[in-house]
Amino acid sequence: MTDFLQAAKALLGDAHVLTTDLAAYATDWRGKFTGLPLAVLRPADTAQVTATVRLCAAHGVPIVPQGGNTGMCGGATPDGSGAQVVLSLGRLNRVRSIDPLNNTLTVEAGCVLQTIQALAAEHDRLFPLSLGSEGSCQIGGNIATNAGGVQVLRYGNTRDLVLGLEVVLADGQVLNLLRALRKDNTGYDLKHLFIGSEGTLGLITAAVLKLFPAPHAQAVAFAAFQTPQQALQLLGLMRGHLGDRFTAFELISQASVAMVRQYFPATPTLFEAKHPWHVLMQASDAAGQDALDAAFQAALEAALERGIIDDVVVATSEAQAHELWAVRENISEAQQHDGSNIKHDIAVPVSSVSSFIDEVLPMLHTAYEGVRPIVYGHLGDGNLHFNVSRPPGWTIPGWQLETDRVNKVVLDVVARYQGSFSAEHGLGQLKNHEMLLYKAPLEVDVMRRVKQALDPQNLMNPGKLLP
Ligand code: FAD
Ligand code: 2HG
Ligand code: ZN
Repeated sequence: MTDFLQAAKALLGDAHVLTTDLAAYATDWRGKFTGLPLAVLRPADTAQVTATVRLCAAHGVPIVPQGGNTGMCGGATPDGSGAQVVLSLGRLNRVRSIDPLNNTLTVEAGCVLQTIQALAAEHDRLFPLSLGSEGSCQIGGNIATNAGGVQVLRYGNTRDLVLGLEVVLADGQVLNLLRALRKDNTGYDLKHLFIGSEGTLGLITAAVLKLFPAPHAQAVAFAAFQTPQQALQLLGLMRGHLGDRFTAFELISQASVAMVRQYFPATPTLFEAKHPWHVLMQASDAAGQDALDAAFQAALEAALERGIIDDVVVATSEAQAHELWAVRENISEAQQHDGSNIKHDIAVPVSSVSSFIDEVLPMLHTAYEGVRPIVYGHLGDGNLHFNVSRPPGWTIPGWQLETDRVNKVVLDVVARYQGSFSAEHGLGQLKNHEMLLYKAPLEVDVMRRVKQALDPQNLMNPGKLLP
């Protein structure tokens, strides 16, 4: 491999072929997977990515693309063979163009999501993708995972926000699909193959993103109630009052709030009484604040009158809105502090969320006395983070050994509801084997054929996504 590394250094410069101090690239953020990279390669632009991929292909070196390394499924972590390189996209961070009239922004893959949001705002536009990791994740990683987040209800997943892509294929050719068109029916829409492909079909180097009118008014509230069924009633009611202005509807169980409060003691107490369930809701509008407040208030009053919610806190300032959102955004990190739990990122039809929860929770409590389900997520999309924390007395490693059994309890019910065993985080190396249990063999076979056609040497993120 000395020849390979020498050639890589000649191509990228010594400073951008890292072979020591690789810990930050070798482990995922949850600390669940640790690999042994041969090296970390940091190309600066599409031309260097092309040359790097050609070099890897010539030496048979597998490539693990890595963006912000915030993924949930170990997709950006190499294996332990010492033969794979991590190809870090962080230096491809230029804004290529912005076209406010066309409502598009063309950026390179390594741009951090928060930077893109801020740039859109500078032009009085919104780029609506919004995740707890937005300060670190990169748009290339968002596209490669087809990330969801907290505004899917109104704006869709990342897939719905991408108009064009530039992709370096496994043989080093650049597939230029960087079109800024809202209509284009000229054959198979190839960009969709790469969106959500988790680096297994090619390297995303740039994208044309859709922008929207910037919202100038915003309303945020945290409501408390008794049953998941009431959450569904509330969702219908809020949408009826607010229509497209309703942008986020996040379910949060009492146990999730308690865990956030335990590890973030500055979290405010929102209600005097304890309520088993909460939702965090947001509405936004490009028009005036008064009209939005009136509609939001009327909807909440109707919900209180009908007994759908027990109590509600409405944010009266931007600072308070941030404070309410922090309760939601800190759940992931609180679980990390508590010790890795068994995660599920599932989807069922929105109308089935309540019966799904009512069915699975008792099954878990019967299987494991004292188990601590941390249930929360994007209820407006039928997507729950149905995470299962260990009962008192269990060690973290001991609890991890129960993963298959806990998965079976939760995911068999998901399958019965014709749901998804990974709604927004992808598969990586954490959930790829579930494909064999929960996907039709023909669907897996067609995916293998696509992979074989685009990456015959199996050098693009091998061992990820496909089992
Ligand atoms: P990485 O983790 O670096 O990579 C993810 C996958 O994409 C890997 O398979 C990698 O090989 C591939 N990849 C990365 N860049 C490229 C590229 N340029 N070309 C080809 N392949 C590439 N996810 C959600 O969907 N919704 C959420 O609400 C959400 N909230 C989160 C909150 C927190 C606090 C954290 C830590 C994570 C959260 N995530 C969420 C998960 C994660 O942030 C997303 O999956 C994100 O899209 C990953 O982006 P990244 O740049 O970090 O990608
Ligand atoms: C979220 O919605 C993320 O907060 C992370 O998708 C979910 O930590 C998790 O399980
Ligand atoms: Zn999520």
